[in-house]
Amino acid sequence: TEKTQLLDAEAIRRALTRIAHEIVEKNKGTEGLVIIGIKTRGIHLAKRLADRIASFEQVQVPVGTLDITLYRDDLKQRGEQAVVNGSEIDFAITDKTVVLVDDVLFTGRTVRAALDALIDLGRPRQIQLAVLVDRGHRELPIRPDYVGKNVPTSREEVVAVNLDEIEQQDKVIILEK
Ligand code: 3GP
Ligand code: 5GP
Ligand code: MG
Repeated sequence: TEKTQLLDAEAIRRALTRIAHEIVEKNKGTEGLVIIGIKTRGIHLAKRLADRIASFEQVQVPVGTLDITLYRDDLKQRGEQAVVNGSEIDFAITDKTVVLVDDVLFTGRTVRAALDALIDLGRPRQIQLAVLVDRGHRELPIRPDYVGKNVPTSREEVVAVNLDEIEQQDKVIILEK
């Protein structure tokens, strides 16, 4: 298995700083803004974005989490159904601008399930999507508003996202067959 590094710690830091600024710029501030991270790594990225926004806007944007898994979610034969296993969103999302955050965007099925869950919770004014890596291969009409890096991949490749909070190191590598 060959490994190619896509992003090092510096590149991840810069991408997240850029995205944090883009979020504030696009939304003309932080009024009504909330950030929701999708399961493990999206949650850590969501917190980092909120921390950055706090550092340059002096506003603590609420952060919530969604846990979504795929049925039969072995990595080779990916499950068709993305289901919501739980959420920790202890604020109202009605009339808010929700920024959903995930580490990797692939088929879009996870995001679709997240949209379903959010719309069940209330009626956001708008939902936007931020991802660290867009690896293509969408199976649904879903596109990100904020992207760390676009990475053309084959279906067989796997993008490994390592984060300080979990792996004690920030890096994104592509595992090739
Ligand atoms: P995450 O929860 O931090 O997003 O799906 C379990 C973990 O495996 C996920 O971590 C995800 O990032 C990682 N992963 C790596 N490659 C794949 C893949 O091709 N499909 C899925 N579903 N997860 C993958
Ligand atoms: P989806 O196919 O629904 O867009 O992605 C499913 C979930 O698995 C998402 O949480 C996404 O972050 C993750 N995922 C899909 N492909 C990869 C990948 O190649 N690498 C990593 N790290 N996560 C992936
Ligand atoms: Mg993920």
